[in-house]
This record gives sequence, structure tokens and C-alpha cells, in this order.
Amino acid sequence: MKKILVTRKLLQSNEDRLKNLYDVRLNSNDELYSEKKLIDMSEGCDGILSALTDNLDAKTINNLPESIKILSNFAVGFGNIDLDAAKKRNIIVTNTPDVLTDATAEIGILLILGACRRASEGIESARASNWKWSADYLIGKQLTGTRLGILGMGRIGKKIAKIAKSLGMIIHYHNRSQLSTEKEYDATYHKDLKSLLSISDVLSICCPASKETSNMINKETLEFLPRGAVITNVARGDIVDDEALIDALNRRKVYAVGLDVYKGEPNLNPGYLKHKSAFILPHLGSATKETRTAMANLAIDNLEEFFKSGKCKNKVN
Ligand code: 8YV
Repeated sequence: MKKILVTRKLLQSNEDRLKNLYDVRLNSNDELYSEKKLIDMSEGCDGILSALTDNLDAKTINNLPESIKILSNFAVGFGNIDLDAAKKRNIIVTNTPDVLTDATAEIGILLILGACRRASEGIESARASNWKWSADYLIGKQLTGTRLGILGMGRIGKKIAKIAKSLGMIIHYHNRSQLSTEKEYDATYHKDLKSLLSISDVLSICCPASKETSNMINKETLEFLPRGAVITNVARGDIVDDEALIDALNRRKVYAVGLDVYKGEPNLNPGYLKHKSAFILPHLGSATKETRTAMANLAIDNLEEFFKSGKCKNKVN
């Protein structure tokens, strides 16, 4: 029987399945393992079912026991894992695409709505019962007729585009390559980032975190946006230079932000907290029972496929 380290607590049905399949080392207290503890805990294991909160950098990977052959990441993103270091060690890395597209796109839309319609301020006032209706009270930005720029038209970007279109938004996108006409759903392609940003009344960041996208939204690129644009991020905090974005909020260059992801989670840059126009969530993109169950099942399927065939269709390195 293969031995698996599961670094974070999963939903009960997923843990039950793991117990049936493997000699499994679960984390019942859901403790956040340090790099050293993770290495120690993986002693004698064949694989690790890891989470986006595990920092599997080159140093950690190089110190993993020889027996580890797979890192099955419980996430679609894999920025927490050094893919090259894993490859050098002959460790395969897998992720969980598709199953979280709908749930994450729903949060993407919530961020757009929350930021545009001043939900943070509204919630605060309603809770404090200190508001008075008036014709100009908490006036926000209407989505209908507004241009939405999607940065990264992958699975999640496409689903956000589809919902946003049904809300009357006009969809534009930037990707490394243009989609085929039937996959574009009438969205307008922009070959370069500058061109997309220059028409984005609302920007939805949906691209993966990578060396190329790190700090892609920065002091210089923010200036391409129309004045009073809204920026939302359902991808990764690494894509945004926080200081530059907070400065753009201070200058009212950016009207509002809707964020679910941050650099250095869970400690988001305190500059955002000063802004009532920041609609902020604690990385909830895939947080529904259906989706978290499906994600963990896919992470387990990936282990199964790999141990049976030595291959895995969701391999990312
Ligand atoms: C998120 C994720 O919840 O799987 C991942 O990599 O981070 C998703 O589950 C989403 O991208 C953030 O809103």
C-alpha cells in the first residue's frame, strides 16, 4: 500500500476515500507545517497531497526523501511549487483544473459587483445602522454597458466573460494567443497588455502566476487604464504590485478594487484596509462544498493515475 502525506485537513468524504486507498498521514488539527516539519512528516511516503499554503520551493524539494515521487497539489495554481526543482528530482507535480472553474468565476463576478457597487461601504453602513437613503447615497458603477478587460482568457476567464456578458458588460481580453472565433463569444482580442488596459473600465485578473506575470500590474501599466477603473483579482497576488495599486487608489486613478488573493497571504498589505473602496475576501474562490470535494477527489485521482500508470494527465512539470 502506498504511503501518502496529506498536508492539510480535507473534507470528511475525501479523507475517508484516502484512508481506503492508502496508508495515509492526515493532518487532523490542520496545522500549517513549516518546511522542516513537512520534510520530516514525508519520511517514508511515496507522495504528498499538498495545498497552496505549502511552500515547496527548491530547497524544500531538494530535502524531501528519495521515496517521494509525486506532489499532487490541491489547487489549480501551482505557484507554491518549484516545478524545475521537482523535475530535476524526478518528482511529478499535478494540479486540479476544471472542477473549480465555476466556483472561482462566481467569486470573480462577486468581486466585480462588490467593487463596482460599493459593497464594502454598504455592508459597513447597514451593520452600523447609520445610513440614510438619498438619491445620491453610495452611488456606484453600473455594469451594464461597461467594458470588462479579462487578463488571461483561460477556463476561469472564459466563465467570467460568459456571466459578465449576460449582465450586459462588453468583453475584451488579452492572452498569449487569440482564441478561435467560436471560443471568443464575441469578445475583442488585444494582442498586448497596454491595449487591453487602455479600454478596461473593469479589469479581471485571471492569468496564472509565473515569472512572466509577476508584478504585471505595476506603476507603469496602471497608467494605461482609464481614470476611475476598477481592478479585480481572482488569480494570484503575485501578479499585482500592491504599493503601486494602493497609490493608484489614493490618487483616485483606480476607483475601487475587488480582491480575493494577495501577496504573502494571509497578511494582505494594510494599505488596502484604509480604503473603503476595497472589497476584499479571504481567498474564497473555490470555497464551496461541491468544489472543494471535487478538487480533493481530483487530487486523489491524480495520485491513483500516477501510481497505476506512471503518468498523469494533470501533470504540470
Ligand atoms: C482559488 C485557487 O480559490 O485552486 C487554486 O489555485 O487558488 C482557487 O481555488 C481562486 O483562484 C482564488 O479566487
